[in-house]
Amino acid sequence: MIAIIAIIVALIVVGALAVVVARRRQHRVPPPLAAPPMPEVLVSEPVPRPVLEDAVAPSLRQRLGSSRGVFDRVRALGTRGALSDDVLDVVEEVLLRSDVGVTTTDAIVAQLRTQGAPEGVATALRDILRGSLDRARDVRDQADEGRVAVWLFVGVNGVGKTTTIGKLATRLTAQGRSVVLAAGDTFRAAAADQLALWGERAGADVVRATEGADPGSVIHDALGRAASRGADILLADTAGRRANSTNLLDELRKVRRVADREPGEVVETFLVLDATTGQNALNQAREFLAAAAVTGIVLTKLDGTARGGIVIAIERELEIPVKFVGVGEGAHDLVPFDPDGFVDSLLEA
Ligand SMILES: Nc1nc2c(ncn2[C@@H]2O[C@H](COP(=O)(O)OP(=O)(O)OP(=O)(O)O)[C@@H](O)[C@H]2O)c(=O)[nH]1
Ligand SMILES: [Mg+2]
Repeated sequence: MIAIIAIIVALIVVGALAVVVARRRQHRVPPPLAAPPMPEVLVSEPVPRPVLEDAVAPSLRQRLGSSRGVFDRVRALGTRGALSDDVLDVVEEVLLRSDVGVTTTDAIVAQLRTQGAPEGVATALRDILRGSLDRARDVRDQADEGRVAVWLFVGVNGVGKTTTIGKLATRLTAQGRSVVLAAGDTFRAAAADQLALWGERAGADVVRATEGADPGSVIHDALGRAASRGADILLADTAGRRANSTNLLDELRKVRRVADREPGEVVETFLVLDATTGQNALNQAREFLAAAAVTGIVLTKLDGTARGGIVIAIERELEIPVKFVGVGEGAHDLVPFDPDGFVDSLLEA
């Protein structure tokens, strides 16, 4: 009897176990599915944004601090009168370090050797440098009656064309001028976005087209807009791909023709150069000068370089005036080039 009960109990236990196992199987959590592939994230090219706040504006001398530092050794020279070879060697080294360039440095050192330094080396050098920066640098901003004045900006990529246009638009609208910006850099959409940000900030109208559109037609449309609104100046951005690409230079010639056709009149063509590239900027400039009738240089990023002497080389070797200099990324960090202030920043005690 006991055996029969034991068998029945065992059967019940085995049956219960079988049911539990079966249930577990049914409820087994299915293995996790492989995660679906994430959609590709499209990160658009970052757009350099206008710097909105200018803190207390540093002086030009502070902005040119790195370039001034190179001239420390000249300012420290106590010699007066006739100059020894050792002293002239120091001057030569300093000028070369500040990227004045070999040709111009040789000419300056020869002049110093001949005339000496009755009031000290720094003063003599200051006078020579100041004397070499004697070009007319007035900026034309009026067109003939019934035409829209156009400023065209050319230069390789990254030199600061768009930022310069934004800064100048800020300056012009603050003077009460009505300004239209043409996003003639249709090479990448981000370029027009960047210009649009500046336009919004400056209170200037921006005419843009889709990426890849014909830059000439953007300029043409912008001229139409400027004329119909009675705007008095159009600032035209252009693409800055490789300077040695004939396509780019051809494109610039075409853009210029369109910009100069009625109702437009190109009154300034600014070649924008990046001071941090030193002597390379000169080589770039020569290629552009051959293609575009450049009327002035905008030299950017003077705040971030010890190569401030490039200003002297540009004016002497290219024979084109530097009309504006960029001394920071903010809206007000572009100033008309002032030779006295510049030379004093480097050499005044
Ligand atoms: N420190 C300093 N930075 C500057 C100055 N001017 C321009 N930049 C910076 O240089 C970078 C390039 O400026 P952009 O205006 O985009 O140059 P771009 O010539 O339009 O370049 P592309 O559109 O690529 O042809 C940005 O980060 C600017 O903020 C300047 O005077 N000082
Ligand atoms: Mg640009």
